[in-house]
Amino acid sequence: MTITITAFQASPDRGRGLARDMHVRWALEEVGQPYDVRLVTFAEMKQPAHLARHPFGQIPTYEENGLTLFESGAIILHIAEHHPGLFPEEPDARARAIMWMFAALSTIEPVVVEFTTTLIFDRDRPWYADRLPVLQDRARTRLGQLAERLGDADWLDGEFSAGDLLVIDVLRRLASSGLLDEFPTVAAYVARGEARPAFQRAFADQLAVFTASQAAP
Ligand code: GTB
Repeated sequence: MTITITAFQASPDRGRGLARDMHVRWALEEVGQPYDVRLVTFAEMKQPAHLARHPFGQIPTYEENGLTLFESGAIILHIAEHHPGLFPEEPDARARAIMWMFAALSTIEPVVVEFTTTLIFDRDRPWYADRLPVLQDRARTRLGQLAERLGDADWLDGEFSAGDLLVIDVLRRLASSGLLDEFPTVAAYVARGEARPAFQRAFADQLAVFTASQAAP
C-alpha cells in the first residue's frame, strides 16, 4: 500500500520547509509510514490531472489505495486515525488533540499568514506602514494566549500529538519575522518540535527536493 503525496517541484520558500506538504511529510515520518512524492510545477497544479486530485489546484494532496485527499488538516487527521503515534488512546484526550488541530488551522494560521504575507509581499503598498502593526499585534495577541496556555509544559496537552504538529508547523512561518523571539516559551516549543527526529527527516527530504531543483539545467 503506497502513499503518494504532492509537493512543489521548486518551492518558493527555497528549502525552508514552509509549504504545507511539510505538515504531511512530518506526520508520515512520526508514524513511520514510507511515502512517494509527486512533484508538481505551478503550471501542472492547474492542469486537469492535478485538479482531479485537488479542486483548487494546490498542494499537498494524499493518495493511498484509491483514496485521494486534499487539505492538509484532513490528511493529518486521516494519518493520525490510521496509524499510532499522533493521537492519544484516551477518547477525551484524542478529542482535545483534534481541537488543537482545528485551532492551528482556523484560529492561529489565519493571523500568522495575514501578518507574514503582508510583511513579505506588501512592502510597496501605500497602506503597508499603517496595516502591518495591526496585523503584527493580532499575531502577538495569539502568541501571548498560546504562551499562557502552554505554560512550562513541553506540549499543549500531555504527549506530543497531531495538534502540536500543526500548531508548531504553522508557527514556523513566523521565524523570519522575529516575532517568536518575544515569546521565549513558544519559541522553545517550536524548537522542541523541530528537534524531533521525524521533523528532521521530513525537513531534509523537502530540502533535497529544493536542492535538486536548483541543480537542474
Ligand atoms: N488549506 C490548504 C491546506 O491546508 O492544504 C491550503 C493549501 C495551500 O495553500 N497550498 C499552497 C499552494 O498550493 C502551498 S502551501 N499554493 C499554490 C497555489 O495556490 O497556486 C502555502 C505556502 C506556499 C509558499 C510558502 N513559502 O514560499 O514560504 C509557504 C506556504
